[in-house]
Amino acid sequence: MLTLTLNRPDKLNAFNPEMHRLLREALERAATQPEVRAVVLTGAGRGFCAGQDLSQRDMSAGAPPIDLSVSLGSNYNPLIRRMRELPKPIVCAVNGVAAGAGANIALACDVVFAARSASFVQSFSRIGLLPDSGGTYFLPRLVGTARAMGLALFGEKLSAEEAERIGLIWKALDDDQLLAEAGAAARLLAAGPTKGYGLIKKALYASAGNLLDAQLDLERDLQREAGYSEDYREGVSAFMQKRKPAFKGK
Ligand code: LHQ
Repeated sequence: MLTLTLNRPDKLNAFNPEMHRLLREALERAATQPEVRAVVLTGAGRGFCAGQDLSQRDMSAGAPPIDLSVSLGSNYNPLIRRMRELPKPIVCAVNGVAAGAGANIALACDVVFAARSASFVQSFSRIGLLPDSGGTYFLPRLVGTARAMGLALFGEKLSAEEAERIGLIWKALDDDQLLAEAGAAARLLAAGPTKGYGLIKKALYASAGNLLDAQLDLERDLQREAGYSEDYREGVSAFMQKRKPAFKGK
């Protein structure tokens, strides 16, 4: 299991190009190293991530306009795609406020735990932007268009408990339990049938864009792959022998 900690605590872990580079490289390592079978993403200090570092832009009257698509195209979009396509589970431990792209990077993780004191803010509308980093994709799919629209337009803080109640995240936890419980969940996943988990991600994330017919076909194809795995053989043998399976992630 690999723990990745966003680490610019004096800026609530807001993203600059360096942090993008480090996170991208770490996720690349997670993808290629077979011994990494689950990832935990969390933040240092009192915040999880405040999105883009706003102090790095020159907004003075005479400054030239900024093409924001450059940063999305070269940093945020590849990051979200990398996370979703990683064939291993990513557990998010949201330790504090998650705002702007920071909120949507949390939602791009596969399982989201949050400390009760944490919050989620689609802060984009407060600065004249729309949710990015997958926000306009994740939000309506997770909580429906009415709630997605309210969150995006009003940009208000949503508590971790409310986020759990409306289905935005998996679980809100007591602050002092967050890292222990999210870590235990990630360790459990890291000892599981990694190949099968990767296929679960593929199927569930494809589902939003598929009609039933296409999804049934996809399940058939992915289940063929799962059935060829060593872990399937081990899972069935262990069940029949009434013992705990020893999955290898293959
Ligand atoms: C910050 C930030 C920050 C710098 C707090 N930057 N310093 C990407 C690129 C391309 C296109 C556009 O989109 C994007 C994606 C985006 O993410 S756009 C959205 C960017 N993020 C935001 O708009 C969030 C801005 N931050 C806030 O609304 C608040 O700070 C939150 C709600 C996160 C936390 O509020 P508080 O708990 O009240 O903390 P605070 O506001 O006092 O912030 C603490 C410090 O962190 C403060 O610095 P200071 O020196 O006064 O202690 C802030 O200036 C700094 N900070 N966010 N994004």
